[in-house]
Amino acid sequence: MNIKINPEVQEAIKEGRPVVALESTIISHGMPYPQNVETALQVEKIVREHGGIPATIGIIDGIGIVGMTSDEIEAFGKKGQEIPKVSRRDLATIMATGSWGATTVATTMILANLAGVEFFVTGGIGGVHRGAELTFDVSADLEELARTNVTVICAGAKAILDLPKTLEVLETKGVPVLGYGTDELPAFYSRESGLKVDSRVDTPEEAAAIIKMKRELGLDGGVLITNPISKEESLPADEINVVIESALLEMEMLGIKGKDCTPFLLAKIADLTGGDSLAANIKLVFNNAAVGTEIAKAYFAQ
Ligand code: PSU
Ligand code: MN
Repeated sequence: MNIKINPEVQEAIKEGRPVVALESTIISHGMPYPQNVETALQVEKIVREHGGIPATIGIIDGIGIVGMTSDEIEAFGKKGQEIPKVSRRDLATIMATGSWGATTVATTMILANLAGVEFFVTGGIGGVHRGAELTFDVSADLEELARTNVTVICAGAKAILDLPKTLEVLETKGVPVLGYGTDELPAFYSRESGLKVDSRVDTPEEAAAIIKMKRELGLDGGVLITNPISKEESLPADEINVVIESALLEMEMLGIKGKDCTPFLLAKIADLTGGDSLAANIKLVFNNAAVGTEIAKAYFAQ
């Protein structure tokens, strides 16, 4: 197989220790350089501080790398959007042609699963885009969550998406959406969305027990754990929503479509908030790394 697993990660998987996958689209397309590299390296550090083994995933010269080196992370950050964003439909092409690729939530899950990594921490997942009733733009992340056995810890999905429709699709596809210490689906930059999650968990052990039960029942697919940004680091929902509306309007005016939507919106929102959204984004990924590693630890301790 076209996959290279870092020896430390390989060893940890074999011994049933908590390996935590991390994605590379958030590095190359989700944040500007050098904050993207600093964040990616800091996230790896947080995973380690909590007793986990980080495995940042991406594609280099057609090889799926599970557990990048810091030099590789630096290269993904520096090259940024030069590296194609790779979702499920792109994966075979990118690998067959020997290209580099930044893995989204969907393809990070695929490569993690092939390597035997069961937990994955990120910022936010893709979902049903606003206006999807006309554009049909629904992230392949949702389909991947439906079929691939990896638990994803995130801060919900941001209001650039249609959150109620995203939850409906997750329900149809049988993906449990758990709120970590909350009854509400967090909306990324803010803690509240006004939408209920399927159930709430308050400890890593409660989350681990649900994941384990899903596996025992043979119910294929992911579990989505949504961990709200802390109060101090969150941005007021009404303020950020005004910014999001204006970014969406500009996107429409510029005719940006498909896979370019999410990176455009993230950069635009960071721009319009004078970097506040970027700061919040970085902090919430740190929180997710801590919580995700604790859940992975509880899972392997069962
Ligand atoms: N949401 C974020 N930050 C991100 C992404 C989503 O808050 O960086 C990235 C993830 O890699 C996700 C992808 O898998 O965007 C979704 O893109 P699309 O909607 O084109 O599937
Ligand atoms: Mn899309």
